[in-house]
Amino acid sequence: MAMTDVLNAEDIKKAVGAFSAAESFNYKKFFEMVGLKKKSPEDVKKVFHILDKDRSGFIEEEELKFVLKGFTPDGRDLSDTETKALLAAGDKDGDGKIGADGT
Ligand SMILES: [Ca+2]
Repeated sequence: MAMTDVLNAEDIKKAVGAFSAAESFNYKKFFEMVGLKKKSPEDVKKVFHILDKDRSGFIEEEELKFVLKGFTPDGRDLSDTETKALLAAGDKDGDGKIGADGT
């Protein structure tokens, strides 16, 4: 399964390009731009599993740092600040990682 099987390649390119500057990452805008907001829960889960590189069932901090590369190989790495902000937003139960159900 590739990201482009779920999301539009052109949308991914635009979204990753929009946040290519350092410290510019806005996850809400990004997920909106790649079209994830309009996707079914099944499709969102597919994306989750693509980003869960080690198939642990969770997206950990190390995986979040490279989350843009999961969308497209030329995506930049997130800074530690951006990674932590994204983790805090997605980790609702505070276990330090994001589960498939968004906690
Ligand atoms: Ca993982």
